[in-house]
Amino acid sequence: MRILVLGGDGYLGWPTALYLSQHGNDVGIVDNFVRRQYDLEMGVDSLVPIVQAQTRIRRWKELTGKNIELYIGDLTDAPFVEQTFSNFEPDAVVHFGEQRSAPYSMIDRQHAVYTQHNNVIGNLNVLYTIAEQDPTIHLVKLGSMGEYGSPNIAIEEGFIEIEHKGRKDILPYPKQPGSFYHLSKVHDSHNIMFACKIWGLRSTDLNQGIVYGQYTEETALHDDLATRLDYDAVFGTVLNRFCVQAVVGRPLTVYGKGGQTRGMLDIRDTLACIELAIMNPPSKGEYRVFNQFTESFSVLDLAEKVAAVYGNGVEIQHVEDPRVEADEHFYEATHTKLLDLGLVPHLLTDDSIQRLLSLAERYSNRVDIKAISPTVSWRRTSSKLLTSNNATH
Ligand code: NAD
Ligand code: USQ
Repeated sequence: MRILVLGGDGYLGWPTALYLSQHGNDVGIVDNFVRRQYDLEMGVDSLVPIVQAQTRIRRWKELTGKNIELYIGDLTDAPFVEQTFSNFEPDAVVHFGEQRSAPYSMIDRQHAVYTQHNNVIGNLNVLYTIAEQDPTIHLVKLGSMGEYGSPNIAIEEGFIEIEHKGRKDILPYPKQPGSFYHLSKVHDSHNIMFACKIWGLRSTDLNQGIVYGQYTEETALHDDLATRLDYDAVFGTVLNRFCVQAVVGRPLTVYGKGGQTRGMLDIRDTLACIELAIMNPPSKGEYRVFNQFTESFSVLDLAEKVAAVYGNGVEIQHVEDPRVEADEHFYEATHTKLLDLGLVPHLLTDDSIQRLLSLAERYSNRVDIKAISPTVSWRRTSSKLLTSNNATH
């Protein structure tokens, strides 16, 4: 198949592009490299060094003989999106190309506006382009488990049957997202569902949990193929952060009581889930939702696991929660649709934690301790950044 990976230079987009290329597809990637620019803005960097996209692609071709086409541009630029799609003529589009950090979206008004503009407008341009050029293109869109929030009832896969005043209907599951970033994903979901209804598009909305790990079979072939790993308080996600914190001898930063429970998955399962969604497309006009995670853990569970595997007297510190969120809550979320399609998960084991710890040890000299403590507060409308607060957007 011809598959276009939007955001193909990012943490997940790059390894997905390699995986799909390795599995016999013709792959193109689209990116405006804004993720690399956020690093410059925040004064942080990936734990693992990453080379430029062109070098990555050249190295992949040298090692495998497979070509990946690169389209450099911004998804909020409609003519660029139209030209890219008409040039590449995809059968499927995997859309990772958004601003994905909740704390980044909560820095101040400017970052909230940027996040929602970038994500919602980019996605709308993709929907219009598909509708106008070829409505049979399957849009596989990365959403988030955080779209649902943490309700006091079980979370279903996208839809719930409700009985109200003697009548029944199957309706979109209520959304209670916890950041302006997560809200952008909810807006995207609504726009996609509507586009499927009015134009007969077909789309899979993947409500993905928090991804951990950095190792995939393809990225491990050469250091130039490595994907990024973030540990800073704005872009680093919880388990990746805890492993880096343990290695550099810092206490593990559990926000509040640590009872925040989240769906999680190994980065290798992201790739497998994307492939399963592509190989089993929805029908014309169908909007479907898969909850893409394999296990759930509380933040405190994760800290305890990392402390147990690393040993060396790792301390767990309950720091004041910079977010407005429940730090203890009920959590039960259905996630059967990808398993039904054949997903065989890589579950979180001591070995997978050890692999992350070893990676952190290899690059421990690149860790900037100042980047670890949270700086963005949900309660303030303007947060003091680590560096001078001269956002570029
Ligand atoms: P990332 O920031 O590493 O990658 C996103 C890529 O998209 C970057 O390379 C960035 O430059 C590009 N991009 C952003 N806006 C763009 C635009 N307007 N035009 C062109 N390119 C643009 O993020 P990631 O961790 O790889 O996440 C990818 C997707 O998966 C995101 O949509 C995210 O919301 C979702 N997701 C990620 C996780 C996770 O744990 N990392 C979990 C659930 C869902
Ligand atoms: N947390 C800590 N300590 C830390 C970092 C985080 O206790 O040092 C807590 C947070 O308060 C939160 C939980 O861990 O309750 C998860 O935070 P996170 O930063 O690991 O993940 P999150 O902000 O939810 O965002 C990440 C990705 C995002 C994706 C989302 C999936 O950055 O792109 O959409 O995971 S989900 O969580 O299912 O919404």
